Amino acid sequence: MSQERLNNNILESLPAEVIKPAYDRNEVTTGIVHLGIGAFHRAHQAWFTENRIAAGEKDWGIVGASLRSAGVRDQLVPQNGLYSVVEKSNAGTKVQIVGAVSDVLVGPESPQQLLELLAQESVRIVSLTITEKGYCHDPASGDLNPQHPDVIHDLANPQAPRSALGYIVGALALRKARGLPGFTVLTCDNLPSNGKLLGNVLGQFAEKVDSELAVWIAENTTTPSTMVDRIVPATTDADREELEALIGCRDEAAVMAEPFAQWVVEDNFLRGRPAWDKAGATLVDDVEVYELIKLRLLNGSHSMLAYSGYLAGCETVADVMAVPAFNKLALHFIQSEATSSIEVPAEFDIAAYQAELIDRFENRALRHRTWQIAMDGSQKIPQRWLGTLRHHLANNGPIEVLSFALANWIRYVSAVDEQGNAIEVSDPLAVELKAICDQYKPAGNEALAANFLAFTPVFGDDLKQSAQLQKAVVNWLNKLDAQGTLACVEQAFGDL
Ligand code: CS2
Repeated sequence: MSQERLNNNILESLPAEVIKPAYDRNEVTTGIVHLGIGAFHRAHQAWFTENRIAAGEKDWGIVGASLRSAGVRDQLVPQNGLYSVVEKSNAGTKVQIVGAVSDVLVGPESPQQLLELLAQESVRIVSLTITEKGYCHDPASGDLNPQHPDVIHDLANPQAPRSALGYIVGALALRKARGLPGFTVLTCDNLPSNGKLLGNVLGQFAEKVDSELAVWIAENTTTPSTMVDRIVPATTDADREELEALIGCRDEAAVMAEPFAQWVVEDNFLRGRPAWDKAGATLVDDVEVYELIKLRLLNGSHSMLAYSGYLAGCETVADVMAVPAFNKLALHFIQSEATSSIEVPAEFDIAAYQAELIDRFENRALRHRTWQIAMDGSQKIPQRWLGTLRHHLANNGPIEVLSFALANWIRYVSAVDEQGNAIEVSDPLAVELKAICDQYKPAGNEALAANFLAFTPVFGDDLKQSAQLQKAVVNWLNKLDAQGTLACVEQAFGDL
C-alpha cells in the first residue's frame, strides 16, 4: 500500500536528512513560465532557481507547462508542485525537495489560460526544454520548417497553438496589443548556438504571422544561449519505490540525477534574472565554446555509445562502460576525435573534463537507458557528430569512431537488432530512415551508405560528396554484418 503523497503539509515530518524548502511558498510570485516541464527541467533549471528563491529572490517562482500530455501536471499538482531531486552516485544518495514550481498547466487542455499566463506582466523569463524536435526546424540548416505539421496548425489556429513557437508568438502578440513589455526566451535544449537558433525560428515564425509583430518581437525579446548539463534518466517505478522507503511518502514526480550539474548562460536578459551565478551557474558573454565542448564530447559520445551499446545488448550507459573495449572506445573518442575538432580555450581544463565525463558515464547508481539516448537521432546527430566530422574531413583528421557511430545508427534505424528482434525506434523521421534501409540494404552496404548520407534533412548536401566518409561507413557496416557490434568493438578498440 502506498503511503501519503508528498505535499506542503507533510514537509515538516520528512526525515531530517532530506533538504526541503525553508521559505514560505505562499510569498513566492511567478517570474518564470517554463514550457516542457519534464524531468530535466526539474533537476536542472528549477533546482538552480530553488536555491535563489530560498535566498530571498521570491519573485522568480516558476509555473510549468506541458505542451503535450497531462502526466507531469497529474504528478505535481496533487503534491502542491513539490518534488524530490534524488542525487545518486557511487558515493550514496541525497534527497532534496524542490518548491520552486507552484503550478503546471497543460497546453492542449487550456491553451487560452496558458497564453494569458505567458502574457502576465510579472513573467519576465519564458524558459524552454522542448527537446530538439520542439523547435520545428530543419536540423541540417537551422531554419524553420514551414511544412512542419505544428507550424501549419499554429498559423491556422493562433488561439490554440501546439508548438512552443505558437505559444510564445501568440503571447507576445497579446503583450504588444496591451502595451506590455516583452520577455526573455531562454532555451535550455542541447542545440548548437541554441539562443541564435531559437531567435531565428521565432523570427521566421512571427514573420509568417505578421511582419510588424516580427519587428516588435525582435526589439522586445532576447534569446540568450545556454549550455545545460546534468544526466537525468527517466524515472522508473523502481526509483519511486526506493525513494518512498527513504522518505516515507510517495512522490510521483521525483527525478533521479547525478550529483554533477553545470549551467553556462549568456548574460543577456531583458528584464532581469535570478542570481543563478550565486547558485553555481556561470554567466558569460559567449556560451559557444562551452556548448561545442559539451555537445561534441558528452552528447557526441553518449549517442555513439547509445547506438552501439544498444546493438551490443547493453541496457544502460553504465552497462556499456563496464565492457572494457567500450570503455576504451569512449575515452579514445573523447580524447581524440571529439576534442581535436574544437579550439579549446587555454584556461579550460580539458583533461579534467574528459576524465570526469568517463566517471559520470560509469555511474552505476543511475540507470540511463541506451534506448532513451538513442531517441530522436535525426534531431541530435547533426550537432553531436556532424560538425566534428566536417571539421576532420576538411582537415584530414580522424573519422574512425564517428564513421563507426554512423554505421551503428544506420543499423539501429533499420529497426531490427542483431538477433532479428524489432527495435522500437522513436524518431520523428523514423519512417523515412527505415525506408532508406529497406530500399537499399538488399543492394549492399555501398548503396545503403550512399543513400543514407544523401538524406539531406540530417546530412545536408555536402557529406554525400565525401568518398572518404562513405568508404569508412561501408567498411564498418561490413564488419558489423560479419561480426556483430560487440565483437567488432572488441576487435577494433579492445587493444587501444
Ligand atoms: C543525452 C542527454 O538523452 C540524451 O540524448 O545525451 O540528455 C544528456 O544526458 C544530457 O545532455 C546531459 O546533460
